[in-house]
Amino acid sequence: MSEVRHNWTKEEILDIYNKPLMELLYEAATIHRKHHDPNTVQVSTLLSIKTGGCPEDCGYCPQAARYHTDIEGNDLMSVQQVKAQALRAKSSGSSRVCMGAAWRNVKDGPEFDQVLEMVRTINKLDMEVCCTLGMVTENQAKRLAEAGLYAYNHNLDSSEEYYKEVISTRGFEDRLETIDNVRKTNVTVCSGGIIGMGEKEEDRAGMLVALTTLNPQPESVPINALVAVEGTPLEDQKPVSIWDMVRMVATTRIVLPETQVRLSAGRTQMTREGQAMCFFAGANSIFAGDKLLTTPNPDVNEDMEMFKLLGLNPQKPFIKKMQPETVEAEDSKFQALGEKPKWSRPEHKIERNEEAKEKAKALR
Ligand code: SAM
Ligand code: DTB
Ligand code: SF4
Repeated sequence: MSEVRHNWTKEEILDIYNKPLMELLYEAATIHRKHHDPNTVQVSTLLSIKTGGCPEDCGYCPQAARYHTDIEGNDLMSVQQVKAQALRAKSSGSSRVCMGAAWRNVKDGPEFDQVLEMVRTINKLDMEVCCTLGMVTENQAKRLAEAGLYAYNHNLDSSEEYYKEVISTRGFEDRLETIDNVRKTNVTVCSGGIIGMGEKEEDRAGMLVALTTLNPQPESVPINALVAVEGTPLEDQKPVSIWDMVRMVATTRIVLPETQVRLSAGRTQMTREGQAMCFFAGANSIFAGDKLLTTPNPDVNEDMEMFKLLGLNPQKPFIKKMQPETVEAEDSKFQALGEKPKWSRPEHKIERNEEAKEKAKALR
């Protein structure tokens, strides 16, 4: 059983990233199988509940007010609109709705109360709810948790060094502080980043070092390929090559063995073969829906066809399908500490993969 480590160095991670591809894929796929069911992929639907007009200057983002992009801005959606979209997402196989707002940070008041009501409403539909609303205080994180929030997305986006090159209106430390505030609740953490912003491989490794240092490590890590949007400072960046994407996914899988690695923005540029390679390398979650927040994403039906072709099954809500060895190792580790496993929310069932258990027994 590969152990979770919090002391990876940048050099070690770069060595993994630059391994001969066949070795990298084999190692990543082996670790993936030890911790996860390789045929299950978690599907989240993104919903931009408040679009555009953001005061921040994130160089990649079409929603920053200061850049002249072609997006249509919108005020906060109503709870009824959100409910209707969540029902649509559920019927197309999504187990999670991720609501994004173009805010620098959450402000207490009627708009936050409305978001809390959205969280309660989606929860009642028996779907996992995720929010990405910018910075939150400990108290706001607690209120989101009480409303039944399942996950909070707050990306580190790059290495601490490269972060400054892309964003000046807030710092890397601010990102860590929000993640810390979320960690004081039972809400799970979703935090990853973007490749293709002009960063070096060292920065990709640096971001992974920062993510592995978090304790506990994020339950979910999105790997986005930059969507270069006209009007943003990063509009002329070259598209990310599939080989970089596969290497990044595989490396993430190796250094964050228990985490759900999310193949995020940039899938419209990828072939099915490319995406299949990413799933083999350890990606086990996607954003579905014809739109990400403001930019296109593959059609839901095409994604479901791809799942059928590859024999992949969408993960059910509130069920983490893990290989039996992981469940057993985690059980004993946490029993010894007298604590509950970190992924154990009251409603969170662990589905043991009986078929894999038999296979593992036969191999022993
Ligand atoms: N405003 C909140 C924040 O910044 O945390 C939440 C929404 S923000 C759009 C969420 C994430 O989307 C960013 O952290 C970034 O990783 C990703 N993102 C934004 N624009 C992107 C782009 N053009 N390409 C890839 N990822 C992007
Ligand atoms: C994440 O890491 N990627 C998603 C989600 N978290 C919020 C957002 C991608 C946005 C891509 C650009 C857009 O559509 O505006
Ligand atoms: Fe605003 Fe988030 Fe976009 Fe940055 S990434 S400009 S904070 S919406």
